Amino acid sequence: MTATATSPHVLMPGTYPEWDMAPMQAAYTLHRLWEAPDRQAFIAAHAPDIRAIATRGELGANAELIAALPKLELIACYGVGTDGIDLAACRARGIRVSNTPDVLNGDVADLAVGLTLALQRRIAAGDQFVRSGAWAQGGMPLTTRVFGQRIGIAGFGRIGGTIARRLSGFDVELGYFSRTARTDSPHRHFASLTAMADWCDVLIVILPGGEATRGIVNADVLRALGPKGWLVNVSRGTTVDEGALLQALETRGIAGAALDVFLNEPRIDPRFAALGNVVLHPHHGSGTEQTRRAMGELVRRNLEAHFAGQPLVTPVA
Ligand code: 8YV
Repeated sequence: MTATATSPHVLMPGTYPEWDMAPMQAAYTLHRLWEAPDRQAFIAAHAPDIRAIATRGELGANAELIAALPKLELIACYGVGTDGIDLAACRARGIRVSNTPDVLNGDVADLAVGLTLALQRRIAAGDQFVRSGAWAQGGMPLTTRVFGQRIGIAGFGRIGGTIARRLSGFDVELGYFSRTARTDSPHRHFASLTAMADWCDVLIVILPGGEATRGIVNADVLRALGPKGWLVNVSRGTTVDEGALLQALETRGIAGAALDVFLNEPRIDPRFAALGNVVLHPHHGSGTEQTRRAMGELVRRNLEAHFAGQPLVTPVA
């Protein structure tokens, strides 16, 4: 099957894996924005035809892009986080939005646990220690015990709950920060992030991005976490006041951080790379082949449902 003159026109701000591009190309007339030398001219030229945007979490669709597309009906997001999409602009024009929830919960939770272990047990440093031959000169410096600690999870939605389930096997004491206490959770609830940071040894952040959580992990929270406290962020770079975090890491105001997300990805602040008390990861929480295949399939099912005049499979409220 190949796209025909009547296939719906879909704008893609960035590419998907080739196993998604082939079926997308067969079903739609695709407009590849990332290949356009002049973005604005490209959008202006195709705007009258474009009925959907197939974007990615980190690329989103801002108010300017939405305003430039008068025929836009749907924004399908490859990713669960829709903070990069101007949802108010979509609501105002009745544009539908879909995302890819649930299929990535397990992977993001696995990475949160893996980063916690990598950070406290210094797994990457251990690898370097062996490769460099430093081992022959003596043993590796001692690390920090993971089990038996207090771990606070900021954000207790579907991924936060999965992280808690994973960590239940680690003999840790768990707490969570969320607006309302969950009746279905045995773990300790905190309505204040600072209070939880004061209580826990490791603070794992899995809050949604967006204005409501911008800089919520601020200097006060980091101070409460303290010199023996660790931060793990698998949410969005925006949830952390990055200036305050860099300062806390450089001055040992906190013990260390494992970060999958940053401001200005992928060109992150170079101060991070100079630090010895961090584990850095390239925004790859959902980055397994199995999950990315499931995400791509969900994007395509939403596009298909929309153009068939059916309810979306995973609509964003
Ligand atoms: C992806 C994500 O990194 O789901 C999200 O919100 O951030 C991710 O799964 C991204 O959307 C893949 O391009």
